[in-house]
Amino acid sequence: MRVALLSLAALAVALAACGDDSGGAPPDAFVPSCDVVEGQPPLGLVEVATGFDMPVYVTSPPGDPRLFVLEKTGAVRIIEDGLVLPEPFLDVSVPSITELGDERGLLGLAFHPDYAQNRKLYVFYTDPGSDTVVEQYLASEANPNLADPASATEVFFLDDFAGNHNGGTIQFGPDGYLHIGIGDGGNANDPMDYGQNLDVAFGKILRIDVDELPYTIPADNPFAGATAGLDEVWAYGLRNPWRWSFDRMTGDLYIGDVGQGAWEEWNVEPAGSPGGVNYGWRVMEGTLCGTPSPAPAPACGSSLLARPVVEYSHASGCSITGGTVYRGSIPALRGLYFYADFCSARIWTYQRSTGQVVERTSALRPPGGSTIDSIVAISENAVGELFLVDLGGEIFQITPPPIACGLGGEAALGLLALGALRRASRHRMRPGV
Ligand SMILES: [Ca+2]
Ligand SMILES: [Ca+2]
Repeated sequence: MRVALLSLAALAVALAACGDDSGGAPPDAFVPSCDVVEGQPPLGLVEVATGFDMPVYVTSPPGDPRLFVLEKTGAVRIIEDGLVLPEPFLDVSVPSITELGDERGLLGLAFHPDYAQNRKLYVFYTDPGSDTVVEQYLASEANPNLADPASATEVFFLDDFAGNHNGGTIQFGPDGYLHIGIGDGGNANDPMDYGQNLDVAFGKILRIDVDELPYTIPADNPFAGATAGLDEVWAYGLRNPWRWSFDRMTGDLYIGDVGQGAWEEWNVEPAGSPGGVNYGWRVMEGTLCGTPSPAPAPACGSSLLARPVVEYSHASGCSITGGTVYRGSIPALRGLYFYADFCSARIWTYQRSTGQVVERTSALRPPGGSTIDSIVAISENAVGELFLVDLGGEIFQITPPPIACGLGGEAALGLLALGALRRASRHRMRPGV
């Protein structure tokens, strides 16, 4: 999957805390390692399941112990009690998905906040014409491990012109509205200048009310009603918001936006934002000036363009995979935002309270023969535990460090937490971990 034009130019390292740079090369083969970053909580990784066909995301319905895995090829699979169920929950591959190049295929899944009562779920995929489709399905009343294919109802459709930059994440906000991330349409440098164009859905995060279909517009959307601009728009000036998430505790919105040729960035929109924030693309790529847009779009450097909280250059990767704030059972990890790069498989944490970025790649190598190749999501289950999704087929869970790291001090504390984690998530860990 190619989510950004890869620049081979070695540019200055944006993240002062990253230390030496490996020039975007993937990590070496596994070497047992322990997290020894001073002042940082210890970390480890366990493989939850493997053998998926291009997995791109995991999520769970509210309060539900099962983990749902999206395969780019079109299936949604369930991991229950540590086992992958043989039959997919849902499969939209035929005839809906025929093209898998670029960022095409099944990309997003969101469960309605009242899923336990109304059985409604939503999928985001690209159709054979590379157009964006969001559909609603109902889970089967008789079998909770199956969705009813006959219940498919179109929620949203966007006629697209290129295979790349399709966004792909859908999530319900703490406000109960469905948010849909859409890229600038594609090709390179936003040739249609869609990011700054409020009359198109490209380059946006949309916000809609899906409690009844056809969907309706929340009255407090920033461009709703008589205000110029599409009623659906919540945020704009985005290039390809491939992965983004709401902090389940605070409601803050963390948006990873894939860069063009130089900078990868993520942004935070605090809970309570009135919306309408312009994240800058194509006028700016991170804090770099990009391609000017005709007025009324602000010029590069304008205070009307929101700056990323963190950006990193293509010396550290090529395509950001926006992650999630940890809110699970391990106290030391709570509040850390985890994110990664698709090309370099480097992983970082960010502590909002201190603004500190720390690279955690070595701590998050898998503890056995497998390797992490292409990180496409770091997303959460129903109790806020984080999972790292490798397009190569594996799902890993972020945990305290493995036993091999020793039992002293922080590691022992971590193992205690791991016990709690196992009980909380009901995911069977691999023997020996
Ligand atoms: Ca596209
Ligand atoms: Ca930006």
